[in-house]
Amino acid sequence: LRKTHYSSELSQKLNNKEVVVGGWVSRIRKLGKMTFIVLQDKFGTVQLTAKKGVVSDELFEKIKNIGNQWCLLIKAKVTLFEKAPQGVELIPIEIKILNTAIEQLPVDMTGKTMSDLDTRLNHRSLDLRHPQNQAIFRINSVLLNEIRKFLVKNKYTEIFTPKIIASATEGGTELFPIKYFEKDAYLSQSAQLYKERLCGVFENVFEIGPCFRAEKSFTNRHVCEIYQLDIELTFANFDDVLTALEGLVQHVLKQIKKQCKDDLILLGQWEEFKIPKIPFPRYTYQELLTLLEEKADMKIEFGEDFDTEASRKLGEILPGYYFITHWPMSIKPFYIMHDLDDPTISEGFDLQKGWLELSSGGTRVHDRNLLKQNLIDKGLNPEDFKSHLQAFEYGMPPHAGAGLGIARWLQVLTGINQIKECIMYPRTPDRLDP
Ligand code: ATP
Ligand code: AMO
Repeated sequence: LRKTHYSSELSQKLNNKEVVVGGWVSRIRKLGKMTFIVLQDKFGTVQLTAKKGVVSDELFEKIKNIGNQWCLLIKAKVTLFEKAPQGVELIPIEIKILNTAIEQLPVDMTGKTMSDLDTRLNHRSLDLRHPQNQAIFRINSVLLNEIRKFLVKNKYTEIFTPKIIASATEGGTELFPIKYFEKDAYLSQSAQLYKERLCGVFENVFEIGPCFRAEKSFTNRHVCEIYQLDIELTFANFDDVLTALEGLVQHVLKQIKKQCKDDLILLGQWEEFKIPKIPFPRYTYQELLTLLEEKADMKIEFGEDFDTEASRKLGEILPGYYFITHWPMSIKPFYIMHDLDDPTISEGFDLQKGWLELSSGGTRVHDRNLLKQNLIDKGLNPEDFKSHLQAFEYGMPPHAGAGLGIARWLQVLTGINQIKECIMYPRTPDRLDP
């Protein structure tokens, strides 16, 4: 037997035709003379109905012994069934049992309830088959594909940057040290320094790649291994990167609305799924300090980041997508350019969705001497950045860019509060396996 159709490809047009479907048993109901199997594959489910007398006795006995999550290949006849999503169900002709499953499944797979998260993550390969998780990661797949389509169409070149590196990229977050033969090395925290070097070669570039952050954070938005979308625009300024990001966000949201209706309904996100208008609102950091003080009686000193409480408040006041611009230079990394009129203010920004930071970026320093001075001002040793500084000696163009956390965006799109649920196998300080 060879699989001929996905569940989503079945329709009334195939009435009376023979097909071969493959997947896992997500539900089985045995009622004396009838057995119903709901078979799940990557695009949904289809019901198989075996009625004694209609299917052979031998097949009926075989079906009766099948259990949940068994992997099956089934040759069947398509028949009309108005109640099913595709308007059809299947009458089995031949069943090949490819593999069985243990009887007592460790997580609830009925689709009705969710087991507790730790149990689910301990049995992630099974848990990921849960209908809700299937929906989350189908949306993730469209998200990644549409990001690529948008950027390629806009003439960005996809790059890969090394993930084993010799020195730190981002100040602030900790590095995971590793052994590289006899040398000390680290896992990369972000593509930052390499994407800047490469945009001086290939002009606009992007990467979707892993970043490793040794942060002992136990929040619902921090993990230790993330996939980040990095973009870097050449011959570009601050406004160009904001425009690129909001255009990308709008494109992707439109496509998800178009392609993922059933999944958004399953996740309870369809009703409120809105396409934001562009341009997104832009607020300076200073404006938001004033707003928090006036509307929430919250006093934040210039130079402090918004803590979780302040972010939550901001999200109540500004629930949509918006930019926070002109952060204090003191809390931005060395590669961010300062405002030409006021050196205490940066040309760095964050893209927020309500309370959650999705992306940060800014205009970069492209002058070698200024970059070197910034390193010194941040207490870093220019010697450690020798090869990076070298790239700025051969006509580095002005550039600007951003990094966006894929799982955080998926959280927003799926309405999932916990980032770990938006990563197939999340890495946190207390979870390295599975
Ligand atoms: P975000 O700003 O959303 O955390 P980020 O990882 O890019 O994204 P960080 O510089 O790591 O930014 O952290 C910024 C803020 O995140 C901090 O000001 C702090 O409020 C919050 N934060 C980080 N770790 C924790 C934690 N363990 N518990 C609560 N809040 C945290
Ligand atoms: P930053 O460190 O702000 O910027 O990271 C960019 C985005 O990545 C996501 N992110 C995380 N998501 C989950 N867990 C984490 N521990 C975590 N850390 C970061 C967030 C965040 O907004 N080089 C710059 C980007 C640039 O300037 O181009 C950078 O990495 O969504």
